[in-house]
Amino acid sequence: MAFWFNSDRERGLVFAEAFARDLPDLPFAMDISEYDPDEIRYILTWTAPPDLYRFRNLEVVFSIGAGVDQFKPGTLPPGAILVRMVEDGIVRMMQEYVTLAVLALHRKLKAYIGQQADAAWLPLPVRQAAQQRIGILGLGMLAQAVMERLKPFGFPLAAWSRSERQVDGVDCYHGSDGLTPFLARTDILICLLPLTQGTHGLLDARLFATLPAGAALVHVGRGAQLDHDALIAALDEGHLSGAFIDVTEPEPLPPEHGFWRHPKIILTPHVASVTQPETAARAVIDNIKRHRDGLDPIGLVDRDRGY
Ligand code: OXD
Repeated sequence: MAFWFNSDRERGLVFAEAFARDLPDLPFAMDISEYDPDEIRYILTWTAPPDLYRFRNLEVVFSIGAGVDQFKPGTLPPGAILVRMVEDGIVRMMQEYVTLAVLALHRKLKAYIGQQADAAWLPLPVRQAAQQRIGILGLGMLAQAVMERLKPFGFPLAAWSRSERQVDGVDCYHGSDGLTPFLARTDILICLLPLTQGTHGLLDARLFATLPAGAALVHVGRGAQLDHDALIAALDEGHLSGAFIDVTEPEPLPPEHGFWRHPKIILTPHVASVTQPETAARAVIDNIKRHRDGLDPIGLVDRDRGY
């Protein structure tokens, strides 16, 4: 029985140390050629390696990231379960990034950066937090952690999810009927949804038109959820006031893409949240122990639903 770490060596060395300390009976493989494929029970990887089916005793595929949309249907052996990364480092970084983006949009940071370049000393009108309604698309663990961070600022918070959920201090909307009223009350929209057939292309012209005039977008879901032309049109028409974008399709964007130099867009290269090896190793080891004890791992993916 062995664990295959199929990712970068730098993080692998941190994992190897944690496994040797906390799970010494489980051989930790970084060079798979030294192992009989039948020995491999666990794999940690970003995508499914092309020859995954040769690991006939594979039990768990761990995604090294929070997302699992990169595992295309049919690429995982039917007997193996898929587990996404749920670890403190990812959560903390996502809380930081979304707080940064919300506050930057709330306090018009991009406009002031533009004014500074023009040596223009010009205070802009500012809404108070109680009038800035935040709405999060998604109500998973990351979205809930982000809302906890935003609560102390006093923004009215709402969230939308596919099925009904309740969270203290948050107005919860759900299902297709709940989407329009949720959008209509949202001044800063945060997309933290997983990529599925149902969320592909969701951030389109119709959705932007449903937001109130002057609304803004924070996009930390997946690139394929966003219609780039629709966003640029909504910003240029003045219906949307700004956007903070971390994920795009494709990544990286080509140098001539309109997002790079758009005066109302802040663009970052998919860095909102990155798996941290120390905390991730702890989470994977705990999950292996849970699996051995017959419990569901934290972050178990429903492969039919896709998240
Ligand atoms: C992830 C990501 O899925 O970086 O972890 O987007």
